[in-house]
Amino acid sequence: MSKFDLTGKVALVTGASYGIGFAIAKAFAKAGATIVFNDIKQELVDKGIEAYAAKNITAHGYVCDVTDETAVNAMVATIEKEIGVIDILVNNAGIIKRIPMCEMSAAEFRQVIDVDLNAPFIMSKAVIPSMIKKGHGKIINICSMMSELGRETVSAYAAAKGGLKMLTKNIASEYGAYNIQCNGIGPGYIATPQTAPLREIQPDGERHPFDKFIIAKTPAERWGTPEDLEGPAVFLASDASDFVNGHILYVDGGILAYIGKQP
Ligand code: NAP
Ligand code: GCO
Repeated sequence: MSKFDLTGKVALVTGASYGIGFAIAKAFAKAGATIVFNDIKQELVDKGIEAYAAKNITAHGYVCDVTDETAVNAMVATIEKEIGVIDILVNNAGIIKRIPMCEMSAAEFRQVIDVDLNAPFIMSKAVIPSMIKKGHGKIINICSMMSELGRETVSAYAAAKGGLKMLTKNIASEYGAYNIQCNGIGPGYIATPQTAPLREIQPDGERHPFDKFIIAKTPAERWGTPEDLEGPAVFLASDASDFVNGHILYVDGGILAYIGKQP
């Protein structure tokens, strides 16, 4: 069997009704995995199940707020009973608030940290014990360019994604001996609902200034698509990456390597 084959594996991708999570789950299904996902609202879970079905994927959806530890533990126990032990966890669910730091309330800062950093901790803590019993596991944390770089208005998000990079390295360190590999994927700028405000066409018909900025900062001279993340995700979820641990795989079209095109 190919080292990239996920047949027989149960994969839980959080926040995967659409966007990056949906693309990653789709790729896992194509590689043979059983797909499980969650979202906060039943209507989104239902929409997600329909979207997977449209791709001929039978996905199992659960309503769960990943910041709620009691709900997460109950969801994982239900999944283990109804579907099986989770072999692959992708901590994908995330939010961003673009507010200048001195205008951001502590509550808003905490909300971003709660979803983008505390939730991956809660989710990972919930699945690791059964991974240990099973003798293997894969945890993939969806990091960001902001795991390495800052920019105006995203202080909470950068703090969370920077912390998520170090949580990834710590899970790798603490559980590598149990044949659990924990790695990150650091997407560049990807065209999803989360970045739609940064790509809005301006009233004068011009592209958004940030859109033009990202094109100038990306050697590939384009925004990424969720599909650009499929191969890296299957690699990190598969036996092919069994000796890769604590690594953040940046899928950014070269942004982190590039000073940017001269204006
Ligand atoms: P998105 O389009 O905003 O989707 C985020 C998903 O997470 C949605 O399904 C959302 O569900 C879910 N979610 C949010 N809070 C949740 C919670 N408390 N519990 C359960 N689910 C929750 O985002 P995306 O662009 O696909 O990004 C996915 C991940 O990639 C995020 O971690 C993001 O930070 C990261 N990322 C994105 C980019 C990019 O350029 N797009 C680049 C680097 C990293 P609802 O619709 O119900 O809120
Ligand atoms: C932003 C964007 C970025 C992307 C992504 C980049 O406002 O700068 O939302 O943060 O979401 O994280 O890797």
